[in-house]
Amino acid sequence: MTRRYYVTTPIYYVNGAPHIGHAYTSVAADVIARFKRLAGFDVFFLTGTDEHGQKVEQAAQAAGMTPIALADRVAADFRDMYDAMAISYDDFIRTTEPRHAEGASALWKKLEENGHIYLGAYEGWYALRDECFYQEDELITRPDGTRVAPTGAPVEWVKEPSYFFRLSDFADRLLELYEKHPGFVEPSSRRNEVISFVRGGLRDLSISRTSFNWGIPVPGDPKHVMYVWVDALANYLSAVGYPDESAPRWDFWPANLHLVGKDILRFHAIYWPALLMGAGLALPERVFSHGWWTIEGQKMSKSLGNVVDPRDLVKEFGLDPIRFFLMREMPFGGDSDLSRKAIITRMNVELANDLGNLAQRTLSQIARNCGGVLPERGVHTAEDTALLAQASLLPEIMEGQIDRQALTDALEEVWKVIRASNAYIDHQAPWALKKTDPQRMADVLRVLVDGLRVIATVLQPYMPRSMDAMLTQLGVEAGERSFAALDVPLPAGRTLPAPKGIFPRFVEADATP
Ligand code: ME8
Repeated sequence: MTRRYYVTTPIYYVNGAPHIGHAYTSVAADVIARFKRLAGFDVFFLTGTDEHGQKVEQAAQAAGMTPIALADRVAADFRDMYDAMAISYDDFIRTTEPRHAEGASALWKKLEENGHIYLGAYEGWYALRDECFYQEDELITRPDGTRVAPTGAPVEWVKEPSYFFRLSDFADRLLELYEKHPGFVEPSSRRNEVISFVRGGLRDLSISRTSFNWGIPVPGDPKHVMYVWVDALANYLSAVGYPDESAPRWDFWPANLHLVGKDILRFHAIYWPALLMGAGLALPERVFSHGWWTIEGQKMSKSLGNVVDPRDLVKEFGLDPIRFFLMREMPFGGDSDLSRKAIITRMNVELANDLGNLAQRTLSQIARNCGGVLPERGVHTAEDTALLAQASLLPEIMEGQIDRQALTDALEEVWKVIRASNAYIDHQAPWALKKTDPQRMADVLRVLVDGLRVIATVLQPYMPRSMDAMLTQLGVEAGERSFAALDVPLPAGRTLPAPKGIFPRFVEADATP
């Protein structure tokens, strides 16, 4: 039986252009999706755009466009950014698609049928920027006396008729879920925040609005539109065919992983499982929330004018160095800062020096001293065996890490092998063996190629284009690049293409030598 893996990113609002924060979550999900594919899983990687709600409606008004015209433009821009970042998504869902309206409406009807929805009136605080209701005691008072949401977003007092979801009925079941399945919310520090929020008491959730109409109409009462978060969360179901449980993709439900930023954990770790419980549907296996990027030490914001378009970084530094930087610099789950200096250091130290040089030294010696042909596997010394054993463990060790979203640790694991290979090449000094023991020289170079093959194979999810180039240079054919293929040694005698540096050093244009 094929093993399935369903991973999602948040669906992003279309009120603004894609930026590095969106690219970050999507690259992380892409690394996971690519890794699981190489490990033999049938993967469904979902992303998309969140196109309804008052925030999008207002952004469209400000731009002098209809909401759907704005959504069309921004959704296309997200796809363009995804192409630039090599995001290998399987589906891109837009909440304005009919298939989504059908799924979201079916979820609503199911909740209603099961007695979890009632009509009332909402009176309380709402933060448009977060599209989130806040309780009085969550607000923060600024020095000037104004009150804002805990995220800093302005709040307004809203009073209107509204449907409610009986969220308060689910507190005990949610607490039991976090206790019995601690892996449901990670990292654990965030789980503790979720638990204390639920313990603090859950109020029923207002799930419809009447003061604007850019949304999915409430089934049976079209004066109301669905609260944008109920609409948005339902995307994870509608994309796999809900409510048609015979749809081919329905087998992917429940999702294995919802990857989200810490800003939207409450919606995914509290509201979402409660809605699913209410509808009698299976719960996702895991919600992982990652940390936050600042830019050169500052919060990224339109008003500061420091919003980073990932496409600009790719143009300047190249695709894979940026993907690598994003996954390497921020310990996955923590927060980090994006700066030019940090990008250049990672490129020059880890990519150009550590990995690029290792490949270049190995391949150029094969070109020069072995006629450009892959040598036979020789008799292994203890050092050869130690290095190859360390490399061969990578797929398995990393799979455990990837399953825990320890994406940075998994890279560190590869770098241990890269550093060990560099120590090995220095110690074996194959260039010096050319005259004294050409057989051993060839054996050493072959050990290095075998080690590099594993390194390049497991790094494909992080740096698909450059590892594609590296595997080609190592003589690894297209059908030999999965983890399972590593069990079959490369046949000796293959002619290798002329080696070309894969990770050039980055030198600032104005840098003095
Ligand atoms: O919240 N650092 O959409 P959104 C890291 N539509 N990640 C960042 C980031 C930063 N500085 N800025 C943004 C929404 N992100 C809803 C989601 S899901 C059913 C609906 C990433 O466009 C991070 O993943 O505001 C965050 O959770 C997401 O963008 C918010 O995107």
